[in-house]
Amino acid sequence: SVPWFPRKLSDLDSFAEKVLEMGEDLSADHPGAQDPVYRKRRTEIVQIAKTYRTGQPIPHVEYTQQEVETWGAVFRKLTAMFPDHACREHQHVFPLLVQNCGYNDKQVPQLEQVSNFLKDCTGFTLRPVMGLLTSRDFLNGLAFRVFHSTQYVRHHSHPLYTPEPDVCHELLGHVPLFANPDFAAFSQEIGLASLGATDADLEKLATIYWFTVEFGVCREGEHVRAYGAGLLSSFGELEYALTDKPERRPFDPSVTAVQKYPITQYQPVYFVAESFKDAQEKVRAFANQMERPFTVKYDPFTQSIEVL
Ligand code: H2B
Ligand code: FE
Repeated sequence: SVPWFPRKLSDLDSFAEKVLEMGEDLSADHPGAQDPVYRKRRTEIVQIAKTYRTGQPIPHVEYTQQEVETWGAVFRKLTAMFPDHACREHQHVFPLLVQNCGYNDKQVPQLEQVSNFLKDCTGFTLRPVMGLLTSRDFLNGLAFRVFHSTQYVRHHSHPLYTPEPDVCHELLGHVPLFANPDFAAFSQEIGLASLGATDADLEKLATIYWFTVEFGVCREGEHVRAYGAGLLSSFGELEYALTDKPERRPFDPSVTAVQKYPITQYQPVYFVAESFKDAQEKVRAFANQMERPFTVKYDPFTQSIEVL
């Protein structure tokens, strides 16, 4: 039988409390696990995601001075690296985020403002999320051009490290690319392929997501640059990924989909995309040969999925 999947935008409301871990509990090795003040703050912020429903504006978070300092430290470190390491699409959008969304080292940008900006660029919107969703739920959101974003800040003891997504990773790594039309279409293609996919196919799509949206690099003339958010939000790995230490292979969904990868170390292998359009075509062709007894089509006017 076909796994359940969301057909309309408000179906995503059912993911609100279905988080895997770190929603309200932190794993033992999390830098904030032993800090009751941090844990209380997290619980406060994730209430927004817990009660958020489709169509509502994303509530404003008044970030503390400590949170703003942590964000500021990450912001300064990474923005200094972007000119030599980030792909051109990221570099094109970044100044627009500074102008329109209050991106600077003195404040944490608000998800609502960022979401409205993305909506104007590509129709992508942000939805606050309590923590990690299952791969299926997370990818299903992309079919609607919805990106589930955390809203809390990593622990201040390690400004340049986080074992999980936080608002610095989302805003500096993911958001700039979702403002690019080709990247938006590419991301939605993975999302559409994930709707009702078998568990085996879903795992392949999650692996493709990992090696593109999180750790993708792309060809730019004679250079290789980063477009994956995991790279663009990691000071150390962003440097490493573009050196000759790791292996680089051409992005090819059928190969990329079965590549094993570590999650707590730098990647030994990266896949190089020629362009987002090319990557989208390849993912579409890959999805077409997956076994699924129906096809899906997104209707942007009703923000719903047609099943054919
Ligand atoms: N959930 C959330 N909240 N953010 C993510 O970046 C994320 C997720 N990534 N669930 C997913 C899993 C990713 O690792 C792939 C699709 O498995
Ligand atoms: Fe991410």
